Amino acid sequence: MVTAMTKPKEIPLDFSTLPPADMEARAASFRALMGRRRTVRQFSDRPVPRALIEDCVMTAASAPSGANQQPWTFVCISDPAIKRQIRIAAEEEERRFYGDRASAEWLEALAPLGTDADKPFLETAPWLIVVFGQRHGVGADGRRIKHYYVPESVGIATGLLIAGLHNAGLASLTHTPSPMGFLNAICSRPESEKPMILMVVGYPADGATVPAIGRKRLDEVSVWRE
Ligand code: IYR
Repeated sequence: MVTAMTKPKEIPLDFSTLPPADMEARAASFRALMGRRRTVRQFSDRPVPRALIEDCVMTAASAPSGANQQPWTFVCISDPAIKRQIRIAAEEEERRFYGDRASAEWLEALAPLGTDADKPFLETAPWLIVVFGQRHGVGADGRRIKHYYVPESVGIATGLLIAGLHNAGLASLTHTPSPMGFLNAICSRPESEKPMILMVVGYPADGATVPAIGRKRLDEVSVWRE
């Protein structure tokens, strides 16, 4: 049965209209800033203050989400013992992936990245952030609350996390050990939550290098109908 809804409470929008020249300058400088972001796989062990990570996580958690259910949990780990457990478990999965699970086509697609089953950065980097998607919520009475568009919502939040980390002057790696179910036990998260991304965060190692790969041009990524 459809019940009549009362109108939700509304508040004024906090929005500043900027002069067009400022808009152009901001768009260009943000593009330049984000254009310099690279996925990093060689990390320094230099510590990163927790306050920086907190701000970046709250930037991520400002993302739009299905029905504003904010279906994410960010598990932020600097404890060396937990990082070690994650490295051991991830490398075990990755050895199987590179050894026999991945198809020849997949390995060929990964070749330009130069990745392999060794993941020392999982211990070296000062922070790991495991992003869990809440497949469903749990009400006060223990009842399941359906969540909508969880992968999309978590993907958007992770994008903001990556942008926030880069903006703060930190390097990150979007890591997806596959399968990553082992993260539930290590992070003490319930089965209702699905680990979706493991972010490795810190400073690049001295002399870090990245693959010589590029990005598609505007005309390759967009279609315009004006
Ligand atoms: N999870 C593996 C393999 C891997 C897969 C993709 I798709 C990448 O873009 C990068 C790596 C690993 O982390 O090495």
